[in-house]
Amino acid sequence: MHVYDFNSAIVRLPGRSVVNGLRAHAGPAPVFERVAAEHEAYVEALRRAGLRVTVLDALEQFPDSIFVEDPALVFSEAAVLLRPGAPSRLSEAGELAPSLAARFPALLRLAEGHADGGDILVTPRRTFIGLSARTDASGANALQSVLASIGISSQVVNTPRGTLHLKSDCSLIDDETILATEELANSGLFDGFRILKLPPGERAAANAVRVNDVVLVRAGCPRAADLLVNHGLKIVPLSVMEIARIDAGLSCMSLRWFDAHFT
Ligand code: CIR
Repeated sequence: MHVYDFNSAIVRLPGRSVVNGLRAHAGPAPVFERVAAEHEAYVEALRRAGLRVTVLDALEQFPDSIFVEDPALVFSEAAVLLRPGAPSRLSEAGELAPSLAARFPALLRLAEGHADGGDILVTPRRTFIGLSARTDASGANALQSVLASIGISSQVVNTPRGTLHLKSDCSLIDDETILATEELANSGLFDGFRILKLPPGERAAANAVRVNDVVLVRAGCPRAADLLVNHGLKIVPLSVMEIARIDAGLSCMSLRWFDAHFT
């Protein structure tokens, strides 16, 4: 069993309000229909990888709610409701609660501070919690306690400055391998792992998703594709041009887990 063996996922449809999603820099807003098409292709890729995907209804009042990875963290044994650091996203966790309560043996909650799922990288060795503009020390410490209560060891680290989330810059590829931007690769954070280092021109490909025997990777990044294929992996390139306009990537559009009671 690997931490990237999944049979279940939750996603949420984008609402028309997704065009008003948060973004750090000015630029063209995404087009709703194109976001919807990217989302649909992503859901199809998860299904082809063998996951049963629950598709939740859009929430117009939360423009960023398509990015379900940020308000929760899921493991086979429990789901954890987080406290996203952007004020407009804080209540997204409560919106997910009923769906998670219905599917997980336990529903735990972050008691204080803020933490976004995008800052949490789960590996077989330990779980990294990145401090960022969204995840603060109080949230990271509270999350460490929650994780310890279900037997998961964690380490609080720094997300590179100017990066939205830790996982904007890195992804777990297999038990020993991390795909990372040059900056993170050289930081020493992943000493002991094998690192697939992205060239500077393709740092946007760092947010990939290992799902069973495939890796979902941003389309249009040939060097990243080569790194993964040369590592012996099957890749599924997916366009994220529209959601990238609101600072998002592939991992943020789903919560993925292995449900031992899958029927
Ligand atoms: C936000 O700024 O919160 C959204 N516009 C993008 C969230 C992307 N989430 C992620 O990478 N985990």
